[in-house]
Amino acid sequence: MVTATRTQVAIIGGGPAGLLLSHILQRNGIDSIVLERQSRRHVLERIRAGVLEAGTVALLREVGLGARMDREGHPHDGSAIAWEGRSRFFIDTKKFTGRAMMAYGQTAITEDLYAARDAAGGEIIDQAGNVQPHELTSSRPYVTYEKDGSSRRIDCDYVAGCDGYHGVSRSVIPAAVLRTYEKSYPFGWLGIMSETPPYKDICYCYHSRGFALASRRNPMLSRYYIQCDLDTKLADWPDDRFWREFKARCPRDMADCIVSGPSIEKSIAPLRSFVAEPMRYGKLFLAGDAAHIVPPTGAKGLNLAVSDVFYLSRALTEFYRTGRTRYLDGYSDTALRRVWSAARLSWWLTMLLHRFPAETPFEERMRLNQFDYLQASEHAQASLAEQYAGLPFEA
Ligand code: RFL
Ligand code: PHB
Repeated sequence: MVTATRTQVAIIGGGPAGLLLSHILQRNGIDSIVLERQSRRHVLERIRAGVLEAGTVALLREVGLGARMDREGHPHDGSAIAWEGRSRFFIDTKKFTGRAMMAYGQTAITEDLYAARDAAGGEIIDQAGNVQPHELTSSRPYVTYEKDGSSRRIDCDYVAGCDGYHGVSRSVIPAAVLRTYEKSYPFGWLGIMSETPPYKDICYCYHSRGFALASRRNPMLSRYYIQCDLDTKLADWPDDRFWREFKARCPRDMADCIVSGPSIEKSIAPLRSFVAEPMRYGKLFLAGDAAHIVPPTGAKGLNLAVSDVFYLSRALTEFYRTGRTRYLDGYSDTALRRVWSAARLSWWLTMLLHRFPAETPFEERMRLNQFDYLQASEHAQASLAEQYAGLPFEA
């Protein structure tokens, strides 16, 4: 016996992309149901992004999600790059683009989204097992899943695949249709969270020992990362070893200002670039990490999920209001233009700021020269600042 319900848009994945889409659709009078594989607690405990582009901040405010962000987030005018043996350099997004950025954790955004969905009576089904979209090229698509031992079905007009890189949505697009582009990097990031006052800027450090990054969540919560080998084990990195290594990779004056303390979270993430094209297959639309992954060096992943959701919610809203499919038809191309720009910036910053195994002296000099050029040229700085602050959404 299969229990069936109906909605306009079935959303697979209750991460930031899926929740934000469902939130905006409801504001525009469109019904959706979110299916999430994990428990809500699990989703809320994941620690990930921290840097929001000006466009992301503006959109969150516009859809009524700005109050806590504006109270607790940390607006800033860009981030710093520190370079072993060179003076520090600031990516001044305020000066070159007039746009500020915001440090506000993905965990907090996800909490805000769950609170907003709950307040509006939004339906989010967590611990949904074996989620499968069906009949995506027909006029009657549907999604099946299992919950509490029973099989269920949601009939819908459209399916939004917001289920991240390991989700099911992308995998149902036939191989003859889907093109994928991928690059794996030979290292990962070992990250810790500590209840200590953060360093004054978000600061990316290049060092011959490897990359390091100082970031923040709030005035008493800091986030730090160091580049690590792919076979690194957390057990080999007690806090004191992490702090020693982190400080060894930043300039002396910066190291002296880092307030260390016990970590409250520690994790390792491999770095990867991945783009899937197209982002639409029949009635299925992919958004966020389900369609693309960028290495975190440019702080773009969550921001791209938000811009995808902006384009997709606009397309669905126009369809339900007017019956026109212009934006739905253009969704994949429009979203992908922004995705490729962010993919290129994230790749470029990753190549610039990390130490690669078996690098030749020539490659090292190229990197150094790239940095010197950046530091000396206002044009180069303006270009980096424009991309780091985030390109505007297309009209
Ligand atoms: P998510 O967050 O992965 O959510 C997908 C959700 O789908 C669920 N799911 C399923 N549900 C039902 N059925 C299935 N078969 C399912 N399979 C999966 C999952 O449980 C999950 O809840 O994707 P979404 O929503 O597209 O959001 C993307 C962002 O999470 C991601 O891009 C960012 O976290 C990337 N990122 C950063 N982005 C930024 O913009 N700025 C940053 O500063 C930044 N820092 C980072 C980052 C990612 C990092 N890691 C861990 C890779 C720093 C790190 C270390
Ligand atoms: C973070 O705060 O987690 C963070 C900041 C900047 C990045 C990536 C992650 O580029």
